[in-house]
Amino acid sequence: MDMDGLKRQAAARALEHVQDGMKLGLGTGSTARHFVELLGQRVAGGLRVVGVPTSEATRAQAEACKIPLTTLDEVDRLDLTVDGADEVDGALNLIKGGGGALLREKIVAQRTKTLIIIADAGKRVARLGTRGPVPVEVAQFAHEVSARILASHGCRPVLRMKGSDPYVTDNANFIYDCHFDGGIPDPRALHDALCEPAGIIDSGLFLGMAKIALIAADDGTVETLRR
Ligand code: A5P
Repeated sequence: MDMDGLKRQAAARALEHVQDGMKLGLGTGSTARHFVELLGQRVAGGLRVVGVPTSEATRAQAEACKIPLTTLDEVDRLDLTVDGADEVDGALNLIKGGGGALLREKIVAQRTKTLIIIADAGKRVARLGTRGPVPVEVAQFAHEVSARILASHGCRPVLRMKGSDPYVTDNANFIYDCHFDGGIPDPRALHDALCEPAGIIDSGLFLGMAKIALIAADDGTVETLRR
C-alpha cells in the first residue's frame, strides 16, 4: 500500500470513534485531510456533527465538504479531535507543526476530551526529535532574538520559508524549525524552557495530550496505541 493509502486507512479507523452529535476538532495536514474528506461523506449521509478547523486550509476543505463548522469561542469544549503528527513516541508524546498549524492545533487539542492521532508507521520514534525538527511559532517582532534564544537551548533553528519570503502562519507569526542532533532527552523541560520568553509563542511538542494513536503499517493493518 502506498503512503497515501496508509494515511487513509488510519483516517478511516478514526472515523469509527465519531458519534452522532459530537463536537469535533478537525486537524491539519495530508493525513487529517483524508479524515475530513471521509467525515464529509458521512455528513452527506446524515451524520450530525459540528467541527472546529485547526487551520484556514482545513476550514476551506471542511466547507467544501459541507461539514457544519463552529468556533471554540462558541462551544468551548470538544468531544474528539482527529489530527496528524510528525513524530509519535511510545508514550504518545508528539511533534506537530510540519504543516504550520501547531498553535491552533494545540489550542484545539487542549480543549478536547479525546485527541486521536492518525499516522503512518514511519512517524513512530523511540525519542522525539530524531526524525525531524521541532517547529516553533514565534512573533515576527524581534524574531531573530527568538532564534538566538532557541539556539541557546542546543538546537539549530531554521526560519521556515515559502519561496523567497518567510512562511507566515494563520496567526501572522513565523516558524523556526529547530533541529536537535540525537533527539530530545527531556521534551517537557525543553518545551517549558523554549516557551518561557515572550515572543516565542509555542512549540510543536504536544506532551501528554494524545489519548489514542492509530498507526497504519505497510501491510495495511492499523495498530491502536492508547495512553
Ligand atoms: C500540521 O501543522 C501538522 O501538525 C500536521 O498534523 C503534521 O505535520 C502531520 O502532517 P502530515 O499528515 O501531512 O504528515
